[in-house]
Amino acid sequence: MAGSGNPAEGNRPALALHVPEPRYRPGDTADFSHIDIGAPGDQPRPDEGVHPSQMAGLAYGLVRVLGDDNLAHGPWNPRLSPDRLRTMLGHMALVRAFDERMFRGQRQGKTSFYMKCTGEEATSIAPAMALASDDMIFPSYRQQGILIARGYPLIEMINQIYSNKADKLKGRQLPIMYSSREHSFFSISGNLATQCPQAVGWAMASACRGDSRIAASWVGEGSTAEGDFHSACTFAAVYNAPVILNVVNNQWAISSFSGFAGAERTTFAARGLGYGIAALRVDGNDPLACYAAAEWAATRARGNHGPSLIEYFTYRAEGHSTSDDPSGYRSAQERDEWPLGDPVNRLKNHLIAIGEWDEERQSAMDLECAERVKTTTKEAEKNGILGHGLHHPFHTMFEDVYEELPWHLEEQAEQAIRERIAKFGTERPFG
Ligand SMILES: Cc1ncc(C[n+]2csc(CCOP(=O)(O)OP(=O)(O)O)c2C)c(N)n1
Repeated sequence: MAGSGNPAEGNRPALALHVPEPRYRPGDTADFSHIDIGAPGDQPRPDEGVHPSQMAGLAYGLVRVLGDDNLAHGPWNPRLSPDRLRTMLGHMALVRAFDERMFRGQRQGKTSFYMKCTGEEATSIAPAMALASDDMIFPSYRQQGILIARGYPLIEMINQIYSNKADKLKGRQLPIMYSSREHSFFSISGNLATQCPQAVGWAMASACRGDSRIAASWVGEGSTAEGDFHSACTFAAVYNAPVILNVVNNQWAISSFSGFAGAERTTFAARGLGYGIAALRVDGNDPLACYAAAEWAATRARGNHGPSLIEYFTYRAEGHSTSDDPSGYRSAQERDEWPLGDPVNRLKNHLIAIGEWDEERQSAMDLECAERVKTTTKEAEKNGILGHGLHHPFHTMFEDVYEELPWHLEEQAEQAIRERIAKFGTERPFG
């Protein structure tokens, strides 16, 4: 008999929904012993041309290289030279110093907004080093490590953060939403996940042209719930696009934990399997594993074997942004209890363990990074900081959209400037 819609009817159980709830809230004792992190070196490394259907173990497991003994283990060891490892450590130390100073700058009122990537440095720096420097990057907002690894000038980053008169983006983007054509770094968009189909489209165009450059996008685990991510997966699989779809699973999407994007049911890497996309789940705090995974996926894409989806399993150690206070929604202990440690320390300890580094050199490197960021910040401040009026002239906000400015916008531009002069006696009253 068909049901009438009455929940109490018959002896059938009432239907119920599950609403995810994070394990720990403020004040709770965090314990991550339920997370199976496997053993470093225990995941097989298949040939780059492997069929995605053979990758279930890699999509549900965790590729790890660095062990508790600080040595590299297993077939995913990328066997980088000590010089390369020191370069990687240098990039990571610089990003950390940069984040510290920019965060403080926001608190001092020099910019309106900043986002740190503390604890996630390996997920952008290691893959950036594994890719070719002209492979096209479609980042999210937490991949400043890629620009640093590609040698983008720090001063340009700070000018953009301050929206000052030297800001190459003319104050038209939110601070930290960088863009650099010369560094093959696509403009960051605040609209989550738009970069995924863009990366796939760019990769398809690269293949159509018979080019050899591949594309890579980065997105947070929360953003994988957006339709754009799934459209990207469909197109990538259907056309065998030479693209790497990176998912940084840092457990939190502002105050929503990863369960709301589906983490209680499956891994983010495993989603790739349903689309027929090669899938790897990687220890995101292990720089060697991150490098090896990206290198594997790049080789796969370059050999026309198809797209890959990489989940970097990591933890967002600090707030979502300067506008966020995580003590309101998660246990302050989580950071310390995170079972995969800190990526900078792990790489440093590895270099020390193989006799290629020591604490003195590390301290000197940290100091040098802090000094470099400080000096560059002072240099950038000469071009202006938030609220000091040293921004691009108002008229520029009307430019670069139309080849010829339509009359009504010209009128608006003139009116804006007239009103400003009437108020302050000059268009640029502060400098
Ligand atoms: C389409 C869209 N929806 C919502 C937002 C607001 N928003 C900005 S960041 C964010 C959280 C994203 O979390 P995640 O994708 O996990 O990345 P994470 O910040 O953790 O790196 C949200 C909901 C947005 N910018 N765009």
